This record gives sequence, C-alpha cells and structure tokens, in this order.
Amino acid sequence: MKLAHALLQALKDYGAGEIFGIPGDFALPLFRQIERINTLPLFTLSHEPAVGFAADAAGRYRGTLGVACVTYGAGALNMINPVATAYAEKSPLVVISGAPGAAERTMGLGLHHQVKHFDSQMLIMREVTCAQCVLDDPATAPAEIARVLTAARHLSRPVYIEFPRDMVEADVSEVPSFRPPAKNVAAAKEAARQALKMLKAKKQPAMLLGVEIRRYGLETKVAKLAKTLGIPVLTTFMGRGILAEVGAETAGTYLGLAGDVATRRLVERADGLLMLGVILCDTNFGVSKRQIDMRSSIHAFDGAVHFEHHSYAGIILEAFVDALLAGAEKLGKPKPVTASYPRGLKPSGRKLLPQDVATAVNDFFANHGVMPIASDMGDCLFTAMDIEHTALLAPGYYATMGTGIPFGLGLQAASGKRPLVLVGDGAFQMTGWELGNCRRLGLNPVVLLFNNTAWGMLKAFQKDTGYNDLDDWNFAEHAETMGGRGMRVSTPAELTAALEQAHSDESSFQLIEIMLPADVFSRTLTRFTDAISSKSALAAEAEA
Ligand code: S1T
Repeated sequence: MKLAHALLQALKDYGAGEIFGIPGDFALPLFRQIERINTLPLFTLSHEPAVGFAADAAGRYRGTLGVACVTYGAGALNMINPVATAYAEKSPLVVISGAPGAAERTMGLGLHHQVKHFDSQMLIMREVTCAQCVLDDPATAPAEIARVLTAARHLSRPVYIEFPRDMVEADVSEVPSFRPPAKNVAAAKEAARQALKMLKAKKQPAMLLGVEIRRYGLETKVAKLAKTLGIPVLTTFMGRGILAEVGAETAGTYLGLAGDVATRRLVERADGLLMLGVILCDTNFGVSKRQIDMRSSIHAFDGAVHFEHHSYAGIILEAFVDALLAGAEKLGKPKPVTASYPRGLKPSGRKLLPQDVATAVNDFFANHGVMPIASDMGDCLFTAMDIEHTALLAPGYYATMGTGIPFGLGLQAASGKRPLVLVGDGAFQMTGWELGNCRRLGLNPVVLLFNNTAWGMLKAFQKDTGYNDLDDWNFAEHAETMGGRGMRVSTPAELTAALEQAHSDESSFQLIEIMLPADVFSRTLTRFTDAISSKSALAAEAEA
C-alpha cells in the first residue's frame, strides 16, 4: 500500500477519529491523499495554534489520539505552544509535518520555511514530544509509525512524524497493529496489597484524582473503586470534570486556599491520600495551606507507584487500579460528601459579576442538562470551579491562553456533543476568530465570552497597572458576519435570556458576550491571588 494510506489507516487503528490541519506546499501531496482516501475526516482551521489545540482536545477528550497535520517550518513551528501544552498536560497528540523531499536537500540551496538546517524542526520538536520519526525509508516507515504511535498511546504524550513530500506514494507494508502496554500484574498486585493495608490503618483516608484517569479511560473503574472504598473523592484543579461522564459525584475540586475550607480539609487533613493519575504541579498544589505529606500518600503516576518508602516502577495505572479494585473493601464511614454549586440567579437588571455566570450556567444545566465545557485560561476557568460537575477541557497546568475556542471545536468534533466554551476577551483576541470556521465544519458551540476589557487575571495580581487594560472590541457584533449569532449582555436577566436563545438555536455557533467589571473577579481567583500574595509575603518575611 502507499505510505500515506498506511499512516492514515494506522492513525485510525490506534484510535484517532479526525485530523485537524492547515496545508502548505511541503504537505500538499499528503493532504490530497487525506482527502482522496478519506480514512479520517479533515477539519482545516485558520491558524496552526488552533490546529494544535483542537487536535489536543480531541485526543484528551477521547483518551486515544488527536492528530494535527501541518506544513514544514512556518506551519509546524507555529504550533510549538500547543504541542508543549499537550506534553505538559499528558495529552496524546500526533503532530504530522510535511517536509522537503530527498532531492531538495541536495540542491545546495536554503529552502523556504527552513531555519538553521534541515533538522532544525526535528530538534525543536524533540523537546516537546516523547517520540519522533522521519518517514524517509519505505523499509522502516511502517515500524517507525507503529513505534511512535504506540509511544503516544502508552505514555499519553505528543509525538512527531516528519513526512517528506516525495515519500507520500512510496510502497510500504502495513503498519503493525496497536498493542496495549504490558500489565505487570504481580507487581501491581503487591503494590495494591501494601497500599490497601496502609489505607486500612488510616483514620481519614481520601482519594484525589488527576488527568491520567481520563487519558487512560479509567473513569468507570475508578468510580467503582471509590464506591467500594467509601472514602471522599476529589479531583485536582487539572482533573476537574473527571467522573462526570460516568455519572459519579465527587466531593469537589481541591484548590488549596483558593477553594472552600471543607473541600480543602478533606485533602489536607487526610492521613492517607490515594492520588491516582495526579500531576504534582503548582496549579494543583501551589496554594496548599498544609503541604501534602508524600510519605503518607500513595501516588500512582507516569507508570510508577510511590508511597511510604516503597517505589514500584513499571506499573501502569490501569494495572494498579485493577489490583486495588480486586482487593478493595469499605474503608471509611464518612457521611456522603458531594459538592454543591450556586443556583437561582435572580433575573434582575443589576450589573453582572463573574460569579453570576456560574449560577446562570447551573440554572441552565438544571433546565436543559449539562454540556461538556472547554475553557480558556483566565478568570473564566476559575469561574468554572463553581459550575456543576461536567466534563471540562482546560489548560489547568500549562496555563496557556488561546485554548478555549479550539478546544471547543476539537471537543465537538470528537464527541458530537455541543460544547459550552468559556473564554476571556484577551484570549478570544488570540484564537476566538476560529469561530468563523464553524459553519463550514458543521460545528455550533455556545460561547460565553467574559468581556472585562482587560487581561483581568493579571490585573488581579497587579491592580495598580494600566498596561493590562484592553479596548472594548464589541465581539458580539462580529458574530453574524462570521456565520453565527452574537448577543451582548450586561445584566442577569439578559444573560439568562441569552442562554435560552442560544439553546434554542442550534443552526450556528452562539456568542454571548458578557460585560463584566475589570476589577471584580470570581471568588476562586480572588482567593487564589490572595493566597499567592500572602505566601509571597510570608516568604519575604522569612528571608528578611
Ligand atoms: N500569553 C499566553 C499565550 N498565555 C498566557 N497565559 C499569558 C500570555 C499570560 C496571561 C495569564 S492570564 C492573562 C495573561 C495574558 C490574561 C488573560 O486575559 P483574558 O483572556 O481577558 O481573561 P481574564 O480577563 O479573565 O484574565 C496567565 C496568568 O499566565
């Protein structure tokens, strides 16, 4: 078969459901095959950062693979930030880049889109991916594709495939099929036995869930484990939304001092914390009041399990969860702790505040059912902590702006579900214009644009500066020319009505531009910035 066909078939076999991309002359032969063979639907967007974010979202939502296909140099290097996001947040993104053919490399000329030398792009991509290959030899190409796609699935990290344009029609054998990672059952069983024995001796155990639970498709098993153990279950900031789509409740999201006291205490006062799939990073633990005692915690992440003085390498999370499930019994007798969220926004004519948006969305979900959420970075993400338990895609660790709209497009393409997108005006200026592709692609997200005419989150940290102020771009007015409907709201009554209108109009994307004050933030962001300021004040005092 032709190499392009073998690659497309392999992507599908390894779990991809679509391709996001922008072509270029080094990728035209490949894009022609993508369209002709049609193994996977192609969604072209307007700017490569959005291509990368949308593909990342599809992969992290589905838990298998997201695929971004771009041209050499200007395309691929334009996508470094999204690939870095995927690496930091353990998302299985496959980056495919067209590249110069063998003959072009011997012309003795610098090629357009080339940086220092032909391998510059590969060297840059090595830093933000876990495996890479160049498809320049028909004899090895199938095995190289299998090796790299397997790494993406096993490690749930981005990978890079460089595809010289003179190789697209090369004759190759089929790519070897996907093989799930080996389960070291004996080691997993021993680790689970020791871990359960430790938890049984604890007075206040609790579970803390992180992104790997979603990435490796373990939500159903973990929900069952939580029910069996009968202990409080929370998610990290990054893990927000985990278990929502398997109908299991949690006691909320651990946000340290930025969260409410009861939730914080469940984690910080636990004398045995079972952390599954949790990334140990500052956005998950940076504003803890009491440092998590790692000695009395069980941490299963990145294929290893650590607790007390034990370290078990080579134990994939699924094997550990299976072993815990096999040996689990009821540990705690806690009163069932589930989080509660604000409801009942009064349709008044007063000015809107960020907190009102969460309440309005919760009321809307109560009437029409929950929607999966894609969020950008900014106060919109902190406001989401007060929205009902539902699937949430957000850059909770790498914290880049620009994800909101593309994440929403990728989520809808992968799931077929209409998403609710949360985005600030600053982030919308970056990638919000991708909404202009919705009509052509048959997508219709409902977008809540938090317009405080500022880089508000930065203002929350530096109230005395003027450079974080932005102009009012009247975003809602642009919606119609882009093929959607725009509504600009300033009061609770207008917001509630706009949500109803958006719900009833599935013909296009719905952009609800929510006017907010530039110096009032959600309670979570307020507590977050207060906690950061008091911690830095304490640190400064300690140094003095
Ligand atoms: N550039 C990019 C690509 N990502 C970033 N995270 C930043 C810069 C820094 C940054 C933030 S939050 C923020 C910036 C510029 C302002 C966001 O403004 P907006 O989207 O309007 O949302 P809101 O007003 O709710 O803050 C984080 C701290 O790094």
